[in-house]
Amino acid sequence: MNPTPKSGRFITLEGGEGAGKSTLARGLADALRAGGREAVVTREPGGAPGADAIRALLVQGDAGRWDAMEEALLFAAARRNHLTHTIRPALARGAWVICDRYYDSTRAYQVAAGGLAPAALDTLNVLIEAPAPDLTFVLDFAPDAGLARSQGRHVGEDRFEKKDAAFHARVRAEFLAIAQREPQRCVVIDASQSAEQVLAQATRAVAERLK
Ligand code: Z5A
Repeated sequence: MNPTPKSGRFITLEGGEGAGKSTLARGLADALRAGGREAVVTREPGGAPGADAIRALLVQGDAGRWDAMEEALLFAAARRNHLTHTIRPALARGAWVICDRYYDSTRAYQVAAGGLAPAALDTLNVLIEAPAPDLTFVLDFAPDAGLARSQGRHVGEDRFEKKDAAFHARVRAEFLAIAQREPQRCVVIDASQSAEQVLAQATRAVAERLK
């Protein structure tokens, strides 16, 4: 994967729905700002005007609206737009970017759970020149507990929530497998802890791994 072209740092947050990614993103950004850093919090799909328009196509409607390849192509188009308009400019000016979901989500949802060939995602990542994150937090949490936490928070944006339990179990297993394959990049956090404990663990890892 391409190294991150930047002077800032690129941190991604991954995990199932309701695992606490947005909560951790806000907490990490506050901690970085308190230390005098510029922190940019963003998310996928979305994070730039074109990507936000694509987000609506992906998270709304019937679960079977798109197959895994169609989804991967839409996520890749949104990701390229997000990289061009938000992530790369922020990294280039030295900001620390905290991104709620990135290409590991495509690996978990479209490849592992959706059946897309791994090589198809590898090719898309090369085509869009997706930089590797400097650090990725995998928030591990039981899917049913995550769904309960986020209940009612995604009115009209519940397309992935409609997938069955086996799908969400495959997603969880793949996030853990990614972390096992890439221990130098990934840190797994038990997301059943309190939000304060999750933030403390993440803040320690940032201090230890990203100077
Ligand atoms: N998707 C994909 O398939 N392929 C891709 O490449 C990408 C995405 C990029 C987008 O959903 C969907 O797109 C996603 C995968 C797919 N679908 N699913 N499932 P999204 O990112 O917009 O939604 P989400 O990930 O499901 O976000 P979420 O529900 O907002 O979850 P979260 O950000 O991880 O959780 P949160 O908002 O921080 O917390 C949820 C609630 O729990 C909230 O009330 C918090 O106050 C509370 N909370 C948070 N942490 C804690 C702790 N530690 N204890 C107790 N309560 C907590």
